[in-house]
Parts: sequence; C-alpha cells; structure tokens
Amino acid sequence: MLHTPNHDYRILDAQGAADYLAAHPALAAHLGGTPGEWTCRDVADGNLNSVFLIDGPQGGLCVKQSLPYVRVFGEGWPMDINRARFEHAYASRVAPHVGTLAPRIHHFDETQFITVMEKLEPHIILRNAMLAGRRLPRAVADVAEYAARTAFHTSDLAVPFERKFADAGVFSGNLALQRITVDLVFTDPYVESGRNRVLSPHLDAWAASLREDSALKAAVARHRLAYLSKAQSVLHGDLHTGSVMVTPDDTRIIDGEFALLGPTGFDTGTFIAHYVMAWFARSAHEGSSQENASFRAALADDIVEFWNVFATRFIHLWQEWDGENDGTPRTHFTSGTDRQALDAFRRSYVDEILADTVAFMGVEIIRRIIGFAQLADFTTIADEPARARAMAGALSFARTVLLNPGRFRDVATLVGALLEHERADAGDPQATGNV
Ligand code: SR1
Ligand code: MG
Repeated sequence: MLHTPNHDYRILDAQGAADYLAAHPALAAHLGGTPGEWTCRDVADGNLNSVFLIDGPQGGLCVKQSLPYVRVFGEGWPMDINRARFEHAYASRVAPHVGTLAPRIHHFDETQFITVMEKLEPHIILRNAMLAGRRLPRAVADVAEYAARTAFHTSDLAVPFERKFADAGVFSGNLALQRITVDLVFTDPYVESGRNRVLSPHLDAWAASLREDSALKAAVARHRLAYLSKAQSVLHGDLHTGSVMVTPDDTRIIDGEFALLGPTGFDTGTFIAHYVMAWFARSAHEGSSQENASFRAALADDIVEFWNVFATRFIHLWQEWDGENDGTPRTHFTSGTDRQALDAFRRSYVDEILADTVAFMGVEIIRRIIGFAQLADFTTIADEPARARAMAGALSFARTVLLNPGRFRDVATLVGALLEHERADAGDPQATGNV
C-alpha cells in the first residue's frame, strides 16, 4: 500500500493540477478566463517529481508535486515527500541573492507538497539544448553568477555564524535526499549494487576495476566526508544541466530539493561534470565530425568561462561585501588586515574551491556512468560500442583527476588534460598511461 504523508494528500494528474489552481482564486486569476478554457500538460522530466504546465487566456503556471516515491522507478522506491519543503526552503533562502536567475514562486502547499511557480516558456532544459547541438550564449555565465552569489551570500564570509548554523539546522533535516547522494554518488559505483546501470558487457571491466581501485576509493571517501562535513555554503545539491532552463537570453536554475550546507565545490564540480560528459558524448553523436569537433571546442571554452566567471564574481562579491567599493568595512577580514594578505587569502579560498570542484566533478562523472541516474547525453547514443567508448573516456578522465589532485590547480590545465585525454587510450581501465 502506498504510504502517504497525511489523509488529505492526493497525487495530482494534469487535470487535478488544473482543478487545484481553479480552487485557489489568486492562482486562477493569474491564468484568467474559466477553467474550461485552460489547457494542462504533464511535462515531468526529472527523476523524482510530477510537473504540470497549465495555460489560460492571460498566463500560465507551473505546478510541481512531490510524490511519495521515485517517479521514474515507481512505488517500489519510496521517497520522503518532505523534499518539497526543502526545495521551498532553499528557494526562499537564495531568492534575495539570485534575482531572476530562479523562477518566481507563487504558492507552496505543505499538505499537498505542491509548489506553484512561474511557468518558464519558451525555456527548455539546458541538457536538451546541448543535445540538440544548440549553444546558449548566456547559460554558462548565468549559472556561474548564480553559483557565486549563492555560495558567497550563504557562507561565513557574508553571514554571521548564527545565521549559518540556522541554515545548517534547516537543511540538515534533508536526510532522504542527502542519503540519495551518499548512496548513488559516493557509494554505489564502487560496490556491487542492484541500482547500478553498467553498460554491459562493454563496461563490465571498468565497473569491476572501480570496485578494486583502493586509491580511487580512498579519494572518493575523502570527498564523501567533505560533502558531509565541510559546511561552507548552502548548496543547490544537484546543479547539473537538467536543473537549468534556458532561452538564448534568459537562464533559470530550478529544482533545489537536494539542498544542504556543504562544500561550495560540490555545486560547481557537478555543473562542470555535465559539460565534461557532454564533451565525451559528443564524439559519438550523429553529425559531421567537423560539427562535433566545433561543438566540443565550444564546450571546452564553456568550462573555462564557467570557472572564470565563478571565481571572478565570487571574489568581487567578497570585495564589495568588505566595503572596498564604498570604503565601509563590514567584516573582520578587512579591519586590521593587510591588503596583500587579504588578497592572498581570497585567492587561496577560491583555489580551494577549485580543488574541491575538480574532485567532485570526477565523482559525479563516475556515478553518472556506472550508477542509477544515467544521462541522455550517453543513452541517446544508439551505437553501443561507440557509447561505451565515450563513457570509458569520461571514466578514465574522472579517475585521472581524482588520483592526481595536485595536477589541476587552474581551469586551463583541467581543460588541457581533457583535450589531451582524447589522444590517450581511454578504453582500458588498467592503462597506466591514463594516470
Ligand atoms: C533517485 S534520484 C536520482 C538522481 O536524480 C536526481 O536528479 C539526483 O541527481 C539524483 O542523484
Ligand atoms: Mg532534479
């Protein structure tokens, strides 16, 4: 029997979502006309929740509902419905800092676990745009801006520790989704797990070698500890290209249900990981080799731009916060601190985020190829041997960065290694040349 959180909770279908809006006059007014004039679409795309778009004569709304199970798996995988509350808490926490980089929330229902938000159209999911070979001129810089603002404004650099500990109090309750990350990201790929989805037989040797790779498992274990204990800033927690909606001139970050207080590099590393995987996957996609090569070159540039915008904006926000622009010192980092020492401290802080970014990037790549949550970037490659080669290249790159943390101290070196990797034999998990 399906376990529901309260007697009033009902799972919506598309018509139910429209009926829900009809029963809430302020929301119905947003759509205009009468419910008979509205159209409803089921547009669920992620792994966990229901999402509907309802259009009326005057406007549209998006209705998102948490289900008591994993949507793409079914009732056999129950999932805490309170994730909707954490998503709402996250959206509220970052809203003052991110402006229009996130959708506007109109309504949250704690009984039905429903969020009603601005309908984003003609936006599409960034991953789908990339799969279609479309370049979105603003997306990378906008996500970097979002990551910098959320990271800075929820860190000890900007808020009193009492506020940060209050955030820790809220988001440390998001146990079910942190459990997903601990299991699916940091554990499953390195053990025999029924949830893993290895492209067999092509990647069987890779999967087996990961389970035996003590040095790699130690590196991953170190970063699992950092994920759990490095309370640096409030994280989105699942900041990949499926959590970003885009048009050529607008970018919105959605789906903050995995929010936690954690290491800033987890968000930036996750985002870059999906560009790296798109880069490997593109080698096996349809299209001329020249088109694919130029798209891949653009993806490599995007990674550099993402990091550079993030680092520059983070430091700028910090300088502004410290009153360097208006001369009004606001934190202990400014008063009595020698300017050069302060600059060096800022650089070292951002360098540490980069080191974490690179490592979490590697961890995210491995889990998307071996683990449960596979990506359309790869699954849309019909030719299995070609798909396996692309996946093996990404695995090999991830392993290299995790085993050689000191080698990737700037983004140019990271992207240089990516380009270099193509020339190496990525198919053999034991190939020492990849390490
Ligand atoms: C069961 S949930 C699987 C994955 O989907 C989400 O988008 C997260 O990435 C999670 O790890
Ligand atoms: Mg999601």
